[in-house]
Amino acid sequence: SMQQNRPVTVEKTLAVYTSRDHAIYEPGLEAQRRTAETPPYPELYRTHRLVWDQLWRRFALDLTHVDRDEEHRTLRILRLHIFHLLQTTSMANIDMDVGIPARGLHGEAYRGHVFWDELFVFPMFNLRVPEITRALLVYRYRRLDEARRAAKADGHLGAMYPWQSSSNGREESQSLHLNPNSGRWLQDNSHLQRHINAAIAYNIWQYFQATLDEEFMAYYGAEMLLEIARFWGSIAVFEKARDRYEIRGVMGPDEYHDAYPESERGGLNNNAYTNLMAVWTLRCALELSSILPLQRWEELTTQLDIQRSELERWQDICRRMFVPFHDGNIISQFEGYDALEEFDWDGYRRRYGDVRRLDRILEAEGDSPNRYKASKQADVLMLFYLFSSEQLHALFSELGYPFEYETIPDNVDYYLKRTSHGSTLSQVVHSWVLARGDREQAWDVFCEALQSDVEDAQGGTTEEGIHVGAMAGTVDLVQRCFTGIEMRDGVLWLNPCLPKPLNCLQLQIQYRGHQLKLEIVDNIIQVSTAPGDRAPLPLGVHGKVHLISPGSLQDFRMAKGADFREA
Ligand code: IFM
Repeated sequence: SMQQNRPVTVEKTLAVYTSRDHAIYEPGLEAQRRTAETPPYPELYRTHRLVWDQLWRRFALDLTHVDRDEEHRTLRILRLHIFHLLQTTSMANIDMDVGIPARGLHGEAYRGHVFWDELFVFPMFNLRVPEITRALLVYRYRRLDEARRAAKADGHLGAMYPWQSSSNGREESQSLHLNPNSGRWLQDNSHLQRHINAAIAYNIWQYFQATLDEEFMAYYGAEMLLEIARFWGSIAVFEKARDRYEIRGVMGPDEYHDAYPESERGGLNNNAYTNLMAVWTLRCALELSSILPLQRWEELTTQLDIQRSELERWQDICRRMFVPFHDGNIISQFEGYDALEEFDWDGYRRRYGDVRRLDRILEAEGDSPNRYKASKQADVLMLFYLFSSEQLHALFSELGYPFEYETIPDNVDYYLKRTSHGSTLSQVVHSWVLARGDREQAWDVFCEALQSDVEDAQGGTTEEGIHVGAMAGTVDLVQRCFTGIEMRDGVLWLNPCLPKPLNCLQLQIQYRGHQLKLEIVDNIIQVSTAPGDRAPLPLGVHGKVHLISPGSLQDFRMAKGADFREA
């Protein structure tokens, strides 16, 4: 009983059920039953802590920085990012048919819509808890029919996923947006970012590389991949005069360029990133014939009515897609980019300070970024973020285009100078592509990417929700970029390249059922694997493949200097 001046503790326990939950009779009844059987708070707290302890173990990551304060700050932010990502998606919602919204579950921005930002998020989960990626890919699979409808309505074959997706997977992108600087409502062409389809295909492929989950591929992944490939095969048009295929009227990831200057129509022709991603998707779809069990391949191609002639067209596109270049080996962001004017970066920085939202600044002046060689975010450079130079070499060779050693640094240098980082995704990509060529700048850009939400770097956007792509992207920079992890031809390759101020990096990953702990100190990589009776893991270091048995501990000494530091 209560007594005057004596504190009283009240415990209130809630159970939330909805009619969408599985294995329930009626939500109210289930909630009543659950609250009746719920243990007192100390026990609830104990199990809550247990689950978080287990999650932290799965996402373990540590580093040593030459400066202890910097080390503390960096780790704190990285762990904050992991925490927020696990608040947005974790084992708890695997069974719930929920996607991963670009701004988490933290705010109103983009109204919870799902974009291509998954591309930056899934790699972190693939190597930690791939079950989460699988659930998020199945979320896309459930919306495949809607994507088929969208392709058909646009006059294409296959599946055309929307740029912004939500409940039933229809296109949710706005058709008008407001420029707060000018107060004007403007036509919005962002739904033309068809590269979202390649991002979904890439995510399926990466998940499969990390897990070798053949059941997923056979029953969900392959169907999506084939339908996306079919869409690329149908949107690509053969241009006789050029003897090459083209993709017209789309937008690349850079949202400053949504149309040709003075054009009423939205979209650009031959966005290099989109064209190459389309080719890459087609190559993967063709490879499915040797990955899937023959019976499943036959079932799927029959169900989808994929004829030999269609596969031959895909092969032809892989050899003859057009990619624009200018100034020698500079991959043009899109056809006609070369004719745009150079932008006066210094002048605008002097006048406006922060030029991240150059689109708004220029529109308010009655101008448009469409006229300039100025990008909001990485576009061409996305290619170097997603693929190794070996992979790009193969892609370009088959197309009959040169891809030389200088292509990567020359393009990085060219576009870096012409990008405002108006999206938080941009710094993640730039830090990545600089990591092997300019370790100091890479670290600085990485630190800027870390500030995206803790400092609300864009001035007012964090209160509308976290930026999941930047959060996961920074963790993934540590996880895959600094370690040089690459999943290629069934081998897990390691090629560490620590940023200048880091002395040591430790993390734990999962790869095709193996649990590995990695420690990189100076020029030594220590790999330890959890015991078990799996077949040895093919691990590639320095051009050589080693078979690592479960329960072993092995050191690899890398050659100091150039070999260790360079790709
Ligand atoms: O998907 C991104 C896009 O690349 C840049 N604008 C914001 C979107 C949602 O995060």
